[in-house]
Formats: sequence, C-alpha cells, structure tokens
Amino acid sequence: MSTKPRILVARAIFPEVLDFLSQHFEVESNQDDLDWSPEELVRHLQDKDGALTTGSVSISAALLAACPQLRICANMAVGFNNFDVPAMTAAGVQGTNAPDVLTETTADFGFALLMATARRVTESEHYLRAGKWTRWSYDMFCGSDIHGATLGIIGMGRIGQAIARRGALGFGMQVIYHNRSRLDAATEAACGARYVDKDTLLQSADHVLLVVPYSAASHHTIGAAELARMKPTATLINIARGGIVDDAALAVALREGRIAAAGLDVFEGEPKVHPDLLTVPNVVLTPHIASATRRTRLAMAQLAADNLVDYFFRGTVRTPVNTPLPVARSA
Ligand code: 8YV
Repeated sequence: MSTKPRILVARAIFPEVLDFLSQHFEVESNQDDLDWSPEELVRHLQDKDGALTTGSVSISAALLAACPQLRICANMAVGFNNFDVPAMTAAGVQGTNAPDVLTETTADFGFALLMATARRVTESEHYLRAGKWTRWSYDMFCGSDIHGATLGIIGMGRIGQAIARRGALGFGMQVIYHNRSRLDAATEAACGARYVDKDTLLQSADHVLLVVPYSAASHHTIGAAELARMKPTATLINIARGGIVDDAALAVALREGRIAAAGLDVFEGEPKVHPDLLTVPNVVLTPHIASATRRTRLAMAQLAADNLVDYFFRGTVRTPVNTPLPVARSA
C-alpha cells in the first residue's frame, strides 16, 4: 500500500505539473475539469491530505468539517477569497496562494484592458465586423487619451504598483492611488504614485482602475454613489474580483452616459455576467484572463505544487495565507 500523502487536484491543470505532483503524491485529478457540486467536491476530498485548488473551488467551514484528513489547500491564484481562512486556521488547515509570479502579466493585462476601453477597441471592431464601416468620419470612435491622463488606482499591492509604473514611466500619466494603508515614500517614488483619499481619486481620475482584494469590507467599493462622483468622461477598469463593483449600478451608469466606458475582467457571480452589461456597447468584457499567459499560468500551478511538496516533505510552505503555520492535523 502506498504511504505517499494523497492529494486532490480539484480542476484540470498542466500535465507537466500533474507529472511533478505524481512523483511525490498519490494524486487524484479532475483532469476532465468537471463542475463538481460542493457535495461532489467533499466526496473527492474526504480521503485526501491536501488539495490544489483554483479560485472557483470554495473551501468552506462545512467542507473542512466533512474532510477531517485535509491538512493543506494550495490555491493556484493570488486571491484567496474562495478560502474561509479563519475556519481553515481553526481546523489546522494550511492555506497558500500564488503571488508574485503573476504580477507583471496581470499588470500588462490591466493596461491592455485600460487601453482597449479608453480607445474603444472592441466596440469599433464589432462595428467593422458587422460591415458598418463604409467611410471615415472626423469623430468616429473618438475615445480618450491614456498618455498624460490621470490614472487612479484603488488597491496598491504588487499588481497596483506594477500598473502604476507602466502608467507613470511608460505613458507619462499622473498616477494617484488609494489603499487601506499608504505606501512608504520610497515605494511611492519608485512607482511614481501619489496617495489621495477615495473621493479625490474618484473625482480627479480620468481612468479608475481597481485591483483591490475581495473581502466583506471591499464589497461594492464602486456602487452608484461612487460612479456618480466620477467624471462623465472617465473609464472604470476592474481586474480585481467580481463584487468589488456593483455590476447592476455600473450597467445603468454606462447606459445613461454617467461615465464614458468600462473594462471588466471579473464579474459578480461569474461566469454569469449581468445581462444589462451584455447589451451596453461602451464596456469591454473579458472572461477573467488577466493572468492568462501560458508561462504565468504554469508558474502559478508550479508554485501551488511546490507549496504542497514543501508542506509535506519540508514542514514549511512558500506563500502562506494563514500564519503562523498551523500544526498539521494527524491523519
Ligand atoms: C486566476 C486570479 O486565474 O490569481 C488570481 O487571484 O484571479 C487569477 O489569476 C483565477 O483565480 C484562477 O485560480
């Protein structure tokens, strides 16, 4: 009988990472990428010591109670709002995430979405594909400038800082930010960003970009009241999490021209998208792909796998989300 720890890979991942895990563990993998219900997830996890999860796999108190053998969940995502961290800590279950390896890739995408939104890239492409482009006109798809504009970033962690650098150094933008805590002066200078309160940011930014982690406190950071404070010419970009923006209120603001445009990579209740967002033209919609380059997704999966190996064979992890390391539960 195998004495290797047993792990579940809860969603399909790169075969090479699965091969790596198989060298260390007895692995069950959802390589068919089936949509398991919470009950099915419990059934697969009940006899496992560890799990590799993604952002769509919810680790709740009820699941932890039903899986007493579980000792670690390694998330292939920097965000971990799919984990009930207090319940994991109380149950002695280690959680890990996948920071750093996706910072620059995600910042690139934040900028891509900002530029596509402000310069109306997808809206104009749809127009062209629909055969509507018959002649040039002076104001056809006029958008707003990125260079020289004021970029307001809400959430100034690693990804926010990487976006600020792109804006300040690459595009000559005035970068302002709002964050729970202010960065030290050296970090502010390195990313060319100035701290302001949230109202000042909303009122003065030409482009508002959200990259704040999701929690009860950040739910609807942008709702009808905040949208009303923004410039009517402004764009709003959300690469953070669904639920940071009130999508219904945003759809109204876009339809009524209270802001110019929005770019969204994340949605409340995704993969469902608020139906009103699908019918307004001035929004660019992408299916949660900000970290999606092959190299970065591979690095995220490998970091999650490394956390599992380190936990079971070295008694430590690289990127914990609950510290200090909880004492491993006995199998
Ligand atoms: C992931 C993300 O693609 O890392 C995160 O927090 O949102 C994305 O990079 C997604 O969560 C899948 O795990």
